[in-house]
Amino acid sequence: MISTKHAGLNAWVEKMALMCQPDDIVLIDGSDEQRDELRKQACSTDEIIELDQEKLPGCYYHRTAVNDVARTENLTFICTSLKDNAGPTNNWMSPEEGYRRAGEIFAGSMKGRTMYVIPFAMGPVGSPFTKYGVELSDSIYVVLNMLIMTRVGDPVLEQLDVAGEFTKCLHGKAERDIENRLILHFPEDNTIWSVGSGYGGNVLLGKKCLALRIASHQAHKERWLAEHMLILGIEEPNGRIDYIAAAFPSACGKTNLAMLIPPEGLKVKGYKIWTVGDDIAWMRVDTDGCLWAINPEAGFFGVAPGTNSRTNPSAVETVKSDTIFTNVLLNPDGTVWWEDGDGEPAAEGATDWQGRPWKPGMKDENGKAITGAHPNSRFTAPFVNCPSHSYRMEHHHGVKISAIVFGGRRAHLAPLVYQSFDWVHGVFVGATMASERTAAQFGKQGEVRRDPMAMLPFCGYNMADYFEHWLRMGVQMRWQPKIFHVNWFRQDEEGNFLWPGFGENLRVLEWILARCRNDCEALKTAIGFVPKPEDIDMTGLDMPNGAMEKLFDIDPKAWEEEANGIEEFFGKFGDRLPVALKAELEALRMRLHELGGAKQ
Ligand code: OXD
Ligand code: MN
Repeated sequence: MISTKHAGLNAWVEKMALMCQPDDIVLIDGSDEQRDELRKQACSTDEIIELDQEKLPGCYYHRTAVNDVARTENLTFICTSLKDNAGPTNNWMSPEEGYRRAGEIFAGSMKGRTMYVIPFAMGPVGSPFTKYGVELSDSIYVVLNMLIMTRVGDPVLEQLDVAGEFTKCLHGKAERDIENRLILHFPEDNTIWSVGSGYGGNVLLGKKCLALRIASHQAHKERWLAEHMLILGIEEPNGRIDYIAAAFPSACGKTNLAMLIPPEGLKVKGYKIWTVGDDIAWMRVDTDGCLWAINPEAGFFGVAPGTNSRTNPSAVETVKSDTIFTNVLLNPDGTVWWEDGDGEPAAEGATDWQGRPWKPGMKDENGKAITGAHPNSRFTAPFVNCPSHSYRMEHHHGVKISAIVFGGRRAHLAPLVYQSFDWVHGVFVGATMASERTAAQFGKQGEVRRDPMAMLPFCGYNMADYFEHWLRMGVQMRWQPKIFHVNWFRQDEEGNFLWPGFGENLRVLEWILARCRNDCEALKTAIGFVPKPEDIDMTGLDMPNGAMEKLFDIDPKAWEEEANGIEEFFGKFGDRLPVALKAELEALRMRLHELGGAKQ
């Protein structure tokens, strides 16, 4: 048993241990010595593999089970007493059933194993933004990841003192069997139970489970926002820094945008980009009436494939030390590789994410390329490794947000960028976001789904109430950030991307900030304000003839269809949907009728 000064914590650990029956219980103190010991132990059982410590100091490799490589949304539940409080977009189970069903899987599942007790903070310890959790887990991989992703150990216990509030997080690998896997959230009890998985998004309970699902429920009650957003700062040579929070569905390049490098053509302007967060933003209205944000995490859990020196040089730097690589290709010399990464994989002797011998060019029986790394393979890396990491990360009051950006992956509909008319219209723009399904989610890839504020899989309560909460937050602010929508993924008729993306996205962010400062006018369209062509700085960027026109084309017919799709989606929420959003839909239809695709 453990004996911290927090009697409630001790008693809960004891109760969970009685159910799971571990051989041992070990309290994680956050020290390097304990971490090093755990690394050694995990290497001795092959739970992790030590990589070449000269080339990749402090780096390790891990493979998950083959059927356990992404978040399993179909096995993720919100367990509230009333089904309606989980809403139509969440899977629901009653708390009684949740505890019973997961309890049966947990029962005795840690026999022969150690239960680690991981006290952690989401946010700087002591900040008014910060929430605390304790994760119990039978996986050293989880402990090592939590040590990177969150602030762990003694300072957290000090802060909790004798009776501090914390989220009770229980994780067990059990048999890592998909038939016996459940990711359960009990917002009314501030509790998370995850069993039967070893994949990060399902088991690093501080991340999606606490910092989004449980936190969004708390934020609703306590009047703040827990969002699936990156935060980045843009500093001008005069020292002014503006911060942007941006929501994109999983695997739409949030990490790349958060670590953006200014493109050649804009280098003379002398911008410096500061990365505050790449996945989660917690935002509160301060006494100045502005919206302030922190990133509650302390590390990156990024998608490896596609990360290279061109797409994200900062991420390439970030993962050079103290990083855990999961499900990438393992080279025989103790280095790693992934598709669309830097360099070449070993010609001989490499093993793929499933541990099978692998060579470049291998095909399966249907002639389809076998990838060395899983498309959702990951790196877990400390935030401070990132060359552009913001020193304000540890500031207890966070950073002031000037603009909120929503984005989706729309091949044809949405223009490169547009601005909402006001806060309420901005909430409508966020609430109606849609994107294509990606490898980070279990299910059919490529399918378009509506993903309001990129929170569909992460909102821990009824989304209709979440929309109402966003509307109410606008009223609470004296200075509302301006709200925008971007689409980096628009294609031409042949399916080629029209916009180069990556560092070039700064050109769009420049316009966004100019609008926030009232530095330029814009054109009014049926869907929002779009830039005057001369207001996007294209210095040094050659675009094919007509590409910019296509990027800003607004097809009224397609938007009318979109309005029908939105109406259908809104229909799910019945009377609980805020009337202001219904009114916005009607206003959109009216404007489409009056203005069509015109720009005024
Ligand atoms: C993530 C996700 O891992 O959104 O960040 O799936
Ligand atoms: Mn995410």
